[in-house]
Amino acid sequence: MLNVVIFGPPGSGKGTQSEKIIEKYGLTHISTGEILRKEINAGTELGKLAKSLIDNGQLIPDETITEILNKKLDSLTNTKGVIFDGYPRTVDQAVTLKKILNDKGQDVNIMLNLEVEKDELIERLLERGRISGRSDDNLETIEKRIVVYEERTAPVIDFYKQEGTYQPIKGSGSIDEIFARIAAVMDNII
Ligand code: B4P
Repeated sequence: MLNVVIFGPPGSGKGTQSEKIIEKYGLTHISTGEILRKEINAGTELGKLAKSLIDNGQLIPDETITEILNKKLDSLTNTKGVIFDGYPRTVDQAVTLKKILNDKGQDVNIMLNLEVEKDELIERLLERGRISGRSDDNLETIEKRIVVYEERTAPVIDFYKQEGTYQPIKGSGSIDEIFARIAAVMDNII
């Protein structure tokens, strides 16, 4: 089993690069952002809570996200491994993920950190907001998301540095250039 965490600030290309990783390495994609957006579209209780937090640039509480993750992991059969996209987003979530995987005799094997400058993040997310109309891709919410990232999510980097699985990736350039950097790191490890 290969467990890969794809990490980075909002707009760093986690979802975009996950698609390419899945295609090449046949991993199963778990995107907490995508799961939450499905709940929002279905109008569930969880979706209502998620919408109010996401539109305000805030994170969903750790316990709620962990419940979602556990459900998703339990539903997996016959997988070569998982790409965790958008999870963990807090140190507590990173500790929880380690516990969940350790209980199955597994661990996170690679943590890919996409490094992108703030100006470029804002530009990409504003562009997506114009095209897709995602309600959290407006300037006010994007700026809040970046602050929340710096305060609550960036400390996850130190956790994986200590674990010895941390791999920084230059996240600017074309989608294919960035993927070539990711593939070089992954091919070296697996
Ligand atoms: P996510 O869906 O994870 O949103 P994101 O951080 O914006 O990343 P995403 O993967 O969508 O975008 P990408 O960088 O690929 O989360 C949404 C919200 O859900 C969070 O803010 C939070 O509230 C909540 N949430 C999710 N998980 C949670 C958790 N674990 N705990 C608590 N709350 C949680 O791409 C961005 C744009 O850039 C795209 O338009 C793409 O086309 C473009 N792009 C990508 N690569 C590019 C490149 N190389 N050049 C130019 N543009 C590029």
